[in-house]
Amino acid sequence: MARRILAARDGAKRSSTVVLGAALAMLALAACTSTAPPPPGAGGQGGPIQVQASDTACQVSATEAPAGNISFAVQNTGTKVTEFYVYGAGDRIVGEVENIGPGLSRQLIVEVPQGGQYTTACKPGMVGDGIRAPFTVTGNTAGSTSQDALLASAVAGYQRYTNSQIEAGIARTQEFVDAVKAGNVEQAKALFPVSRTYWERVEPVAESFGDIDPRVDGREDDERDPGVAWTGYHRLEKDLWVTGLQPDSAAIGDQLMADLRDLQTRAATVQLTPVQLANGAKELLDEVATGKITGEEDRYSHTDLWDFRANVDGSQAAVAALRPAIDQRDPALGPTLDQRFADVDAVLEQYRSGDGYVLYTQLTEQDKQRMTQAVDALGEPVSQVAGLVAA
Ligand SMILES: [Cu+2]
Repeated sequence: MARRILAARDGAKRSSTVVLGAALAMLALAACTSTAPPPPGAGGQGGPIQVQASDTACQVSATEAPAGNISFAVQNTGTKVTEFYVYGAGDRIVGEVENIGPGLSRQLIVEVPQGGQYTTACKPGMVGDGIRAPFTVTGNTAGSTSQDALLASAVAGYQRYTNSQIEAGIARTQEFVDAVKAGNVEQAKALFPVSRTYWERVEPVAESFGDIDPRVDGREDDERDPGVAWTGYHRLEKDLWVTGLQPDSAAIGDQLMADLRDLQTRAATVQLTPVQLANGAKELLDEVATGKITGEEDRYSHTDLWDFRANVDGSQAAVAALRPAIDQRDPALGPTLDQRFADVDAVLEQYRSGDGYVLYTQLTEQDKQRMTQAVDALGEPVSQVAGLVAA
């Protein structure tokens, strides 16, 4: 996930409204009634929209698609790891695919029931605003959850899960912040990894708001606009493990609580799609691969395995919510997912210590390889779920 902290700049500036609506609607109508092949990206028949992502360019083979499931085939033709985003109004993330290595390709399916102006972005090096372009979605669809009871209950169940995680996270993080404010360093250190697990379980939902994630989970060396302070869990982590509590640590704690409550309010109103659940399940495993197994995330406390466990929990919850729909569409995939999740659980169990985990600094290269193999083996069947529920 690109790490860039914007000043309170409204993403709306990016979303210029291209008044192509009427002409495009006419085109879409013509497309529906003619024998012409369906437009690209529409439900698999016209084939995915091709994205050539290099270090300096982001070529998207179509600038519009009809509402519904839209698929992108993203090829990294550059020399840096990259990622691809589809943004809605206010830079809300409609879909993203991360961690695409040079020469590799990944598919992204997004469900966009509502026509309008969107933005595509490639982010070479996974930093910055990305190379952006307007993307128009024409027409409207009812949305898969209104047409499929299994998908509707999957989304409703997963949203209950995320809301309950966010609520529990607020309560545990308040305990953590209270310990920080009381200057109780040992208690705050003990609460730090546990209080973060709720956030890490629902990170795809939290990230989709674009501005909350950098404030809550940003790293010290993230790009920031002038005047934007480093806040959130990791700022307090450094205060506790490296610099000692600072005069503004209490205020940073209060800001963290305010941001989590903001997340709670927004998450309660967001309408997720089944494809977002599936993409989120894969994103969480990408997070493990790029942030936890590398020790990149919890650099001062080295409590990365708590986050690792939480990311896998969140991935498992999204897959479990979709399981009835998965079983209906591909009865063979469910048991494979169960086995691969069990394999990851078994690997992680070996690193338990007390009611937590060993520190990242105690892991050998062999340990990290074992973890990478198990997470990659799980990532493969999980990456099939989006295509399955989109069909
Ligand atoms: Cu994180």
